[in-house]
Amino acid sequence: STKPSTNQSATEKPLQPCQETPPGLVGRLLIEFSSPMSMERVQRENPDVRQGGKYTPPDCLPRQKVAYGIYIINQFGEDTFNRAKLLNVGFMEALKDDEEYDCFIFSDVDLIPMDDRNLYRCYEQPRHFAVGMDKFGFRLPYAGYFGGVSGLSKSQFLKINGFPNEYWGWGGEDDDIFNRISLNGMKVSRPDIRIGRYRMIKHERDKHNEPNPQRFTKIQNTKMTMKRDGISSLQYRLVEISRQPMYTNITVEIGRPP
Ligand code: BGN
Repeated sequence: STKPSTNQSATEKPLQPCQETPPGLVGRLLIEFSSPMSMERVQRENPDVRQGGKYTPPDCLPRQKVAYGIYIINQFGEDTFNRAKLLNVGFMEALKDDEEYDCFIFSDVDLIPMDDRNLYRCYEQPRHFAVGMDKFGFRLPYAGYFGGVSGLSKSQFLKINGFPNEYWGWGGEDDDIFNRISLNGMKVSRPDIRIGRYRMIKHERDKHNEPNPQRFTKIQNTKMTMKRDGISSLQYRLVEISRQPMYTNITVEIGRPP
């Protein structure tokens, strides 16, 4: 966009940068799925959120421009699921929406953070947010785990050529991303295990997302494949973009395994 990056008008006094830690955090949140949460209630309780789930603090100048909007990337059709390619699409489409975004948080749709001190911003190193998930007993399943929720600045993301497009079905794509980060001289940063806690919304086993038998060999070859397979080679066809009050829903055709 061509809009200036400030949210002040000429008559107002200049805004101060926002505090490093936002005021009003409460810490541990009670997350349970016993009663349904309606979208109307989410809207009512977040009156400052604008169309597409966009938000800018009213009284300070944000230090970062996290894709301050929420994008849900929905794979069209019934072919094999491809998580990492959908995340690449999210990066591209968010940037088309606002070229000033400089930080991207990539989240599975079924993960709910349980502590608001787990700040969704970007860090000196690529960030892994989902360190303690209920299904893993709130522990990191292994040292190189990078699944669930992660966050990279625009430059960190471009340095690793984005995420792999060639992992069809379940597993390995997050390990490939971890390899990309290490192979490019970066380290993963994480919140304290007491803070990076998540509950997964219970759901049936997904169809069209069988474990990918190629994942074991593919993660051995990241060094070779990352140069050609990534944001540089991403191809897809937009099917629909639908703006909702709290998010933008993007349906996309991403092809099928060769
Ligand atoms: C790992 C998967 C990850 C998955 C975690 C947690 C692979 C690659 C071959 C070892 N990796 O084993 O993708 O996020 O489990 O479930 O399967």
